[in-house]
Amino acid sequence: MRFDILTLFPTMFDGPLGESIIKRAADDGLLDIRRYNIRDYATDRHKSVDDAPYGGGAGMVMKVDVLARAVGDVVGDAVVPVILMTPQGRVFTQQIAAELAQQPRIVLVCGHYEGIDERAMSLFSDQISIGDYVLTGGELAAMVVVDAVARLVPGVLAEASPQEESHSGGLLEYPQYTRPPAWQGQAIPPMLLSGHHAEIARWRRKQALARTREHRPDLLARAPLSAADRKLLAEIERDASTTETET
Ligand code: 6GU
Repeated sequence: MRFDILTLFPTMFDGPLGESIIKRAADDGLLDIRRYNIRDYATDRHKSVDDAPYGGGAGMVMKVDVLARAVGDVVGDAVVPVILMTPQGRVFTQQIAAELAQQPRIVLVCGHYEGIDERAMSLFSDQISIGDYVLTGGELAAMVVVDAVARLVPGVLAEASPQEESHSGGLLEYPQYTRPPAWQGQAIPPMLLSGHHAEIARWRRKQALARTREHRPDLLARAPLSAADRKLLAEIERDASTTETET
């Protein structure tokens, strides 16, 4: 999969793209991640990429002519999603990551300063935010999108089961344990040592449901639940009310 990243700060991406899983996948040719400096598309002798807002006010606004040249040069006449990273965008989710991972190529444009000239919006097919808080620029958000999408590309993860994890079945993940068997008086849940694989799977599903109910009831309300899940949830409700009665 190819990622084209347009940014004023290409070296910000060195860290996340230069380590671990993403680096290995790029070295193996599974990912082709290219960076372009938007400043290279400025034409005046000061290489200006931003200017003061019409109407006055604080901050600077990214120039539409520079952005249009940059996007035009990178995209050409290819049909490819061109996504603006902006706090005004739709909020990024695992579902959006999965949809983008179906594409052979995406283009991410990192906004900066107070914003970008509204006339540039027609350059983009989509706008994405990574959450309800404000960053100094779109770069960190673009790194989040690249990482979340790249790990869904077949072959990028070694033991690929990106389905059985947080936010894929729509539930939070069940708790994990490894050695040592006892640590600061805390044992491993005996079920995990039982060797009964079907019972372990049921226990884990119940844990995932209980955790999601506790921490993310909003996710639980939207999750696709089987009849078996509903029975487990009824058990969880019963366990919870028993505990309340005891205390
Ligand atoms: Cl994509 N950009 C900026 N500047 N801030 C953000 C964001 C993006 N997503 C969340 N906050």
